[in-house]
Amino acid sequence: MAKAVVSGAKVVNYIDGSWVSSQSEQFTSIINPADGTILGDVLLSKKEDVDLAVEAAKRAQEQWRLVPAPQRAEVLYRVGAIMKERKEELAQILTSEMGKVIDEARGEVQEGIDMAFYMAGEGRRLFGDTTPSELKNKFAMSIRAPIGIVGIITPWNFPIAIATWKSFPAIVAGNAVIWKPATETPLMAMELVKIFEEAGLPKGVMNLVVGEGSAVGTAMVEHPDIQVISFTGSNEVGRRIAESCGRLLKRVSLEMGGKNAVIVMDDADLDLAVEGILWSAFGTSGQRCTACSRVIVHEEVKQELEEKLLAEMKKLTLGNGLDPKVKVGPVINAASLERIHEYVQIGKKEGATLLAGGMIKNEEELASGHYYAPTLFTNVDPGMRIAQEEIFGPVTSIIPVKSFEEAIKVNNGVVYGLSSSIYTRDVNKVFAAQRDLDTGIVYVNAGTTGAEIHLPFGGSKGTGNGHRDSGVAALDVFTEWKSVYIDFSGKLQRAQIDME
Ligand code: UN1
Repeated sequence: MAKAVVSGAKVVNYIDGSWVSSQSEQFTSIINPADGTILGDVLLSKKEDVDLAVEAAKRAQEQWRLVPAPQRAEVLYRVGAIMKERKEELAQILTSEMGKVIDEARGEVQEGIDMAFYMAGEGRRLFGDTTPSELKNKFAMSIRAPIGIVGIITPWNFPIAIATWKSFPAIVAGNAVIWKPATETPLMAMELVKIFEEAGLPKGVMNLVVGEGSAVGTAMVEHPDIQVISFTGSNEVGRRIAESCGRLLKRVSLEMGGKNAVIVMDDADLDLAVEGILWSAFGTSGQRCTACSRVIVHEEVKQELEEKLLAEMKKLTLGNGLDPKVKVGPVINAASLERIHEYVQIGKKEGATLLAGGMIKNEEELASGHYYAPTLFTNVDPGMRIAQEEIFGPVTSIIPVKSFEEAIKVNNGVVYGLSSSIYTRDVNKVFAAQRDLDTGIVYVNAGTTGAEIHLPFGGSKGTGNGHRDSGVAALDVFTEWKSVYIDFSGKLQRAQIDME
């Protein structure tokens, strides 16, 4: 049986280049969701700790913004190299702390490595525009300027990748960062900060403040000197953050989940669709913003798809993700397990047919962890709560439809707009779908997960507020556009007036 790789860790804050505790001196346990073992403790910081971090960040950013971007990028190249060297070790810690299976943990660390090298490349780009001036002997350009201090608030489901999506562009663009990771996954945060330290990031540019959203997150959102907040998490919390940031005229970038669907048309390669559905519905135990929690299927192939899905679901072994045979790990904690189980009861009451799963798994070695059986509902009506609300667990629902048009309508009929997918061999449907699906990410003949870091990540409607993580688009969150006009005519030239 696989064993946890960490014990007795103590995660404190990292402020101004030092690991420091807080006056609060309060800690909470870091628990391995696979078997309930305590991996260590994490500090619960207070508002005062955020204030200290902001003071350090202010001093550091004054210097950091003047370091040429290609030199700032050198730090990210080193971060990427260290992550690459420590990939296996980081993946093992990730699995122990968060629960996802080891293959996926390796993939997540790789996502961070990719982001490091990609954003390091931006150090030699950070492109603005030059453009002719309307006046003689006048030069015009727009450049990206750093904003100052950015606050990043990250979730437990991708404890390292999402942190890299946000912190790397912020840092290469010349900002300083205050980072609050999820209380469930502070070990990965500590490891990433140690890597920044080893890579030679000047003190104060990255500051880690660990603790709860109600204390640390709120203090960050309310702090007048943190000019940007980038948040990934629930819709409910994101909405509150946006309200506060709106009041304070603060820039805020939100990524708040999804109710993603795979559409299976009657001409689809069903075996391929089954693989894509299983991977995106039950990978990470369904705890991805991009997870497939609806399968919209043409009625002609519904029964065949159900049979194939059920046959393959039997092969999904549950257990500790460090064991390479395990395909589905635990969910993050007991509260999450309860919530998932409650949704299954709601589905049954609403009249959906439960085809597989629908239960907490606690026999033998699963007893001390938080496991939920991969669950499949069918005959689900698009309006049911299980077809509308984000469950964030290994539960997916089959919704039968009669046509392509109906499939698109059902896909778009939810409050979220993160990811969608269609399986079809018809090129006309492919192009119509990529136009009409209203999500920020669209896949054709692949499941709803698997975003790559050099493309924008985020979504429409209740998923976000118009910003994107990763890709060049992330730079728009962490930079201010500055338009610069240089008049070398030696005389007053009035724009829009002295045009001759
Ligand atoms: C998330 O669930 O918030 O596309 C991020 C994917 C991953 C990222 C998911 N690359 O599923």
